[in-house]
Amino acid sequence: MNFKRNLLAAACCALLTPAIALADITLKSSDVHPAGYPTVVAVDNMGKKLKKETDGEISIRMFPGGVLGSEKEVVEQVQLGAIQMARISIGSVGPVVPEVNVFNLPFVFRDEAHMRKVIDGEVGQELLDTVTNSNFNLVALSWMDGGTRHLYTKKPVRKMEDLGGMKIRVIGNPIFIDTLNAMGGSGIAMATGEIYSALQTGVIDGAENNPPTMVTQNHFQVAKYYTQTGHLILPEMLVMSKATWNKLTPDQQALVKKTAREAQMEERELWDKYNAESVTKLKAGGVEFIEVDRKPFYDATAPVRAKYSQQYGPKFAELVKRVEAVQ
Ligand code: BDP
Repeated sequence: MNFKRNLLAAACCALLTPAIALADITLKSSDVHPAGYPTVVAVDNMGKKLKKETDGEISIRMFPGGVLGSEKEVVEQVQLGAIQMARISIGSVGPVVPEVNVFNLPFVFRDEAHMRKVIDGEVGQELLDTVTNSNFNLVALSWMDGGTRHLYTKKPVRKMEDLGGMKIRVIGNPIFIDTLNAMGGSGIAMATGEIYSALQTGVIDGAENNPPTMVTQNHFQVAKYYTQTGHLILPEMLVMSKATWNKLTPDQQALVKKTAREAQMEERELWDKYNAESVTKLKAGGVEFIEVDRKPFYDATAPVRAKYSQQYGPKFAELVKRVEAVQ
């Protein structure tokens, strides 16, 4: 009886195991944002589509809330193939693939509509391809919307001079440090998860981000002044490990790209709603929104745009011009 059963099991598995082992791929995907955040929801939904359309051969297992590490750590893990997918700010991609830094320049986008036009268009596709074709073991699948970043501080910044000497947390990218320094503050790089306690203990005087992040990371409980500088509009990327990508069949790769692009469009809808709700929550939470003249901030950061356009060479400078020319 036992023997018979074992024989049957062996026969069945000899037939089935290779197919199953080759076919089933679970993509571990990281996001620093919590469940329910637009980027997390869009990638989760992408996973559901992939699972359905591949009869379970490909699925996504989402790890939200930064549980797999900071963005810097996660990019490295994706490069190594230990994490298969991640949604990360373009600010965190810049130190790895310098060409994408064109999107990390202060005030390079006039507004969010401009940014969306650029990421949906030729330049957006070109930068995805640049990442994919680079030697950094990443495949860039699509873009996500990360809104507009403004300054939030413990003491009010009503004009640029008020920023004088304030320590402001930025994503770890030299462009952002230069940007905050150019505006009169002092840029300090640290991981997203460290900001709250750094604000609380006074290690920093403020940070800069979009309304949803200010809400979900609870920063608004410690920094009550939100100065509408709009100095950065950072799109975000959904990236996959090249090792994982190479394991997929051409059909699977095409499906991953298609569903990633759909996630890009879905996230945008979710974003607009979530962003508006976040603004309401911030106001209800006692945050003062301070409107400022953006011109001094724009002018003060001109040397930063010039510096990197020169440092990264003519091709980069040309890209900056192409971005600015998109209407
Ligand atoms: C948020 C981005 C996220 C960054 C975070 C930050 O969506 O990818 O990690 O800012 O500044 O807006 O750390």
